[in-house]
Amino acid sequence: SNTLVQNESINKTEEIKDSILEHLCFNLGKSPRIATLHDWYMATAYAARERMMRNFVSYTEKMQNKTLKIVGYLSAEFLMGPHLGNALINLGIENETKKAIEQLGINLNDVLEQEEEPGLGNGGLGRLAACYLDSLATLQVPAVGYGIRYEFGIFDQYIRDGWQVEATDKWLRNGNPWEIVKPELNYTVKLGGHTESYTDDKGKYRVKWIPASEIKGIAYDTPVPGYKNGVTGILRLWKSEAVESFDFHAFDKGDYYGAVHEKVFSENISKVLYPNDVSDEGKRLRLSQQYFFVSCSLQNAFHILHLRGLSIDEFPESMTFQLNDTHPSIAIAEMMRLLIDEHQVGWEKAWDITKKTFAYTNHTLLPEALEKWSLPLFANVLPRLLEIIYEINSRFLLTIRDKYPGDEDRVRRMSIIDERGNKSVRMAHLATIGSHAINGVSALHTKLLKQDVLHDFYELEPDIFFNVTNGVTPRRWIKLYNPRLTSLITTHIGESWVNHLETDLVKLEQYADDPTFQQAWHDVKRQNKTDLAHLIQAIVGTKVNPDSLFDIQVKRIHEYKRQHLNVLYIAHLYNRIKQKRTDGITPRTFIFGGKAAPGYVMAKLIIKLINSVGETINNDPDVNGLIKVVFFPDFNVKNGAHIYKAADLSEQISTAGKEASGTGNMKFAMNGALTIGTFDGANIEIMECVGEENFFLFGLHAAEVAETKSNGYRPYDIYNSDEDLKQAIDMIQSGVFSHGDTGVFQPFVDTLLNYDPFLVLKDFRAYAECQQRVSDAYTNQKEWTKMSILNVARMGKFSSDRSVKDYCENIWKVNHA
Ligand code: 26Y
Repeated sequence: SNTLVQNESINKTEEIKDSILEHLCFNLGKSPRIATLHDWYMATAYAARERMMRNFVSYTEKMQNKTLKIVGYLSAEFLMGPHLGNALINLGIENETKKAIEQLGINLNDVLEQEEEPGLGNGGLGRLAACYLDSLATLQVPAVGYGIRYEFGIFDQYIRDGWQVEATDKWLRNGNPWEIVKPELNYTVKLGGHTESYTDDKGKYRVKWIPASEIKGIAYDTPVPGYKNGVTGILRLWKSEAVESFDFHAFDKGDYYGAVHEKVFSENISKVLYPNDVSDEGKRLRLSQQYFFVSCSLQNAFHILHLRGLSIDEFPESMTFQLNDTHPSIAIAEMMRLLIDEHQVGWEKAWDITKKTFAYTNHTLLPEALEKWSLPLFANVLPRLLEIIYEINSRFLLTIRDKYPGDEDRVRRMSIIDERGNKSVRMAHLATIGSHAINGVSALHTKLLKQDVLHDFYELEPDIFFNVTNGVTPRRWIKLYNPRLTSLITTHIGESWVNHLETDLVKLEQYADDPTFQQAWHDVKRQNKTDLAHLIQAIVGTKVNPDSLFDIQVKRIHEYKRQHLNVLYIAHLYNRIKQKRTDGITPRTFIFGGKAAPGYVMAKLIIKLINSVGETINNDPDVNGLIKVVFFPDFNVKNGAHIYKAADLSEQISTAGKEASGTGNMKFAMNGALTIGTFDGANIEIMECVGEENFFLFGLHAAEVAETKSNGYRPYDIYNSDEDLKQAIDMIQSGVFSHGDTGVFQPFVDTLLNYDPFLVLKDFRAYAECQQRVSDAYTNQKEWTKMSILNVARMGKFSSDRSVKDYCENIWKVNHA
């Protein structure tokens, strides 16, 4: 049977080779002799896509089965990462494709390198949506990911003179072989204008929305392969275009530009992803984007309902929608509008259907991140939806007044409309009121949601609150991106762990003390570090030592994530080196990566600081290579492939209570990094799983953070009472890292000394002590390796398969494989 398997593989290789050559000819119009590497990438991508399309069609067919509930995952962001490598893994044809490509005289890695990733997301929330699509397809849950086909995704980051510089992400420049445009699948979306009431022929009061403009949304489908199961799910993204009705009036008058203006305006809607991931500026275009994709998706849902031959009443059994944060929460009002205005359903019944259909995931507790829209703006862009929101609100507040008579303060707190100052629409309240389930993304986050941000709502309906701890897909984050570790694990425990992480990875525990296994484990990490060292040399030009401890912090740059706590510790180490107090310093390479929102001045200054500290330290002969500091530019999914697997230490050092979950923490730990982390988000659950003795915990708890602040926090006192901290800050201020310039980092120092909103100074001492424990632990490589093995073995819970099963069982009530 072994030869049979071999023959089958040889046949498959031949088949794939033929298929690549066919696509090279028929789709790209090239002969092998003149084909560029990019042509080979395209041909290979088409060959892989071809192998998904039959499943894709049968899956779409299956969706017509009326008894299967479809999950609609509504998200303004999907950070999918490169498709090709993942497709080969999930189709189970990576080895055959590698051989086929080699026989054509090309290297598969060079081909994979050609793919420009679709960066249609900012960070955690967008990447989570992508991991969930992988798990939904793997678990054979009928699902559609609905979002926006941004023409420009998250900007490309360059570093010039230490500062971040942004460039447009032209990801579609060379074509996108993964999407299938469905021009016939299009819907019209209204914007602006006003409403008029009228009486219909049955004498009923009705409202008509007379829009100022209309735009059309076109469906672009991307197949999402499940892991070796013959299933292909769908990512359906909407592109905005001008409606068919060319402006003949303007055209007749000879106003060519007037006629084209409509087209330009319409195409603007899906033009660019907003690069902020925390505070929202309340921009009109962003509200239009949200409404645009939500309206297209819901109209598509009604279309599917119709194709299935189901009635409106059966909607909640036929489809369920998950709101990925409040970004798509206008869906609650749009659903009501479609039911009432377009399908003539009465209010009560429409509300019942809506509540049963939607569930809402909250991803943040930061007040500045909770979406609010100014009332005048909302009225201007979505006049009919605002009327509906007012009606939802007034009915809701009646029930509150009924339940809590005389408690007008509660009414004000819970209202969808914030009446204070410049009045606004609170989208989290709309999402909560219109959903049958609300969830946080880690145990701590859910607890804090119930306690603080949504406390009143929790008191009202405690049973609709759930926790679903985030997870990440082991297909991409281990099997695809860490082939050495994958093969070591698979030789020892078989390959079932790839889609049964929760139950099977733990089998590794038995090898934790085995010296041969430990050596092999250590070698894998060492080789991954060598690869990253070469990449850093090539991209940044800094030479780093693979035998040093690789201490990595990659994530969006934000004050609450406290990259500057890490930097202060580095400055402190440098200070010790300058004073020749090098005892106990373990050789380390500090690696940072992450983008700052273009308008976030402090985050950009932190990037400059990291680069400045790096420049000084890396070039100081006194340091003699003991520590190095690297800023890896343009951190994204594609670069993540080389970074997570090379880490010894994962930095998860947010102010307790601020990071809802984190998912990078999971990617690191699954790939054998130990974590230095605060009591925050999913860190807590990771520590519970891997064991406190295999985790470096430090710092204030969430309750202590709140307490410290309410007691009148004075960072300046801490600065004055901690000599190491004072010296580190003074160094930055005095221009040691800026060629004597004392101005450039002044705003940074001022903020820390006078406000320090994220308690960097307060946690510094605990962090420095914890880092010393890390350094000491690293000197015992056998012990360290054992801890690393145990970390991986115990990370099974953090597979997105487990998260998606939680959603299926507790929230969506759908079956899964
Ligand atoms: C409103 C707009 C400016 C906006 C756009 C994107 C606001 C927020 C975001 C993105 C938020 C985000 O990525 N949140 C992260 O979600 C992850 C997945 O649940 C969490 O692990 C992480 O802690 C959280 O910060």
